[in-house]
Amino acid sequence: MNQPLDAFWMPFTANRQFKQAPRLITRAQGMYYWDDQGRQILDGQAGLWCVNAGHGRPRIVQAIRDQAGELDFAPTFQMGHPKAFELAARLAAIAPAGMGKVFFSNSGSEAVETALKIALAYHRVRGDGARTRLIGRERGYHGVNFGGTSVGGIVGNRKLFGTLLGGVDHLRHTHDPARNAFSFGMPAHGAELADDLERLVALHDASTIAAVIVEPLAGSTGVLVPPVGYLQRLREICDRHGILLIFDEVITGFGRTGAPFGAQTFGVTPDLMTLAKGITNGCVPMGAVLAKNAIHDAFMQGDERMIEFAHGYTYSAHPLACAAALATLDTYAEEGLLTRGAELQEEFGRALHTLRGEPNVIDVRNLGLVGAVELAPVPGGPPQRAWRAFLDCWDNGLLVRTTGDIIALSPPLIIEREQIGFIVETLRAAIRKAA
Ligand code: PXG
Ligand code: PLP
Repeated sequence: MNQPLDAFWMPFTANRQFKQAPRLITRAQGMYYWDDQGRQILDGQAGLWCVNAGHGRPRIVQAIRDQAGELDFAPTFQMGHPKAFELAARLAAIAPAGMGKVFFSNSGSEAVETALKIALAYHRVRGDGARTRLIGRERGYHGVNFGGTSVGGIVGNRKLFGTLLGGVDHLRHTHDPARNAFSFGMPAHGAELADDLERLVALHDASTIAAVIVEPLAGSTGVLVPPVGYLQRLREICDRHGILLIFDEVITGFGRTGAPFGAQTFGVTPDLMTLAKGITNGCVPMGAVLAKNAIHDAFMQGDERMIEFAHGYTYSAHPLACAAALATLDTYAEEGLLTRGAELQEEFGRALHTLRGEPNVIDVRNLGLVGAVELAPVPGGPPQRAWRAFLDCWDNGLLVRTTGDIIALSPPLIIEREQIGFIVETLRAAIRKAA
């Protein structure tokens, strides 16, 4: 290492440990990274669940280059540039029917803040302003800003930050290994966990609740696939009580579960949907909220000279991000990537499930092109087994993601059969060594 590493305070990283033995990525193409030693590493996590079409896609690279030369920046407050409108229309075209309005941000975290604010303001502009409570779910991840941290349910991400937003409550999570361990695809048991929302309605009264936000499939906490019928039940309860349903599709969006969005895979349409990551194939930061037309339309009242929704980011619909996103959608469409996860689910899932029976493997979960292997923790200490497996995989040319003792997999959607085999066998060897 030539340059000193101390100045960069790294996000979600054990900084001291990392800096003693850095892992530096210097190049990427297709399914692979290369490190500063020139070693090739298969990217088993699509960057950070975002590079869905694989790395270095020529069409996207060219679009970003061209855009930087043509129009580097344009405000979207009280003016616009053509690609912003084009992209919004293209997103609406692949979204569930009726979700035709798009608000842009620069990350998933900002998309979440935006969605929560739309939900609060929507009730207020309709004269139902007592609906101020926000409901998240245990083990949920909704980014790291204050609203998202508040509705989020990962303890380690919350405990340092005081009382966060008031008026927030949480549903129970859906993880139930006693009944559902080693389920292939959606687990059979747990639809009734959605009734937990009725408990919160009984406690707070529906008239005080603005919205429920959940990941249709929880990613960051270690891949929790929704039980059959769970999301339908949540939708019904929200409808019964006039509560908005927000799907945080930052990970599940753009083909990860086998359809463009999780809403389509699971057959449940939310009122608002947050997107990021795969929207630009991870190449330029961007996030978005998709809203049902009726939600947007509720704001379009009063004096037309007035701003209807006082919210936005300097870089909302940044030209580089719009250009990257349009080229990304073209790439997804040309190669059928938004449904490739459905085609590969069987093969990817079967391969992963062969890890059942390996030392300490207590669960394997899968859906589309997302999967997880959960290892039994070493009693008493911090999670070690998955971390040891991660390091072994890295040494052997495979990048996977760990959270606690869960190893998560979300390869680029361009993955080929042999690469599925490489992932599973490299992981198998690592799990045996981590025992
Ligand atoms: N919502 C969901 C469901 C997410 O998964 C965010 C919001 C926040 O997006 P930004 O762009 O602000 O990071 C996310 C992000 C991991 C991991 O390893 C997951 C995320 C980010 C970083 C790491 O599980 N998810
Ligand atoms: N802080 C200050 C002082 C600002 O002027 C602005 C934007 O103008 C922001 C924060 C918000 O920045 P952004 O719009 O990039 O989120």
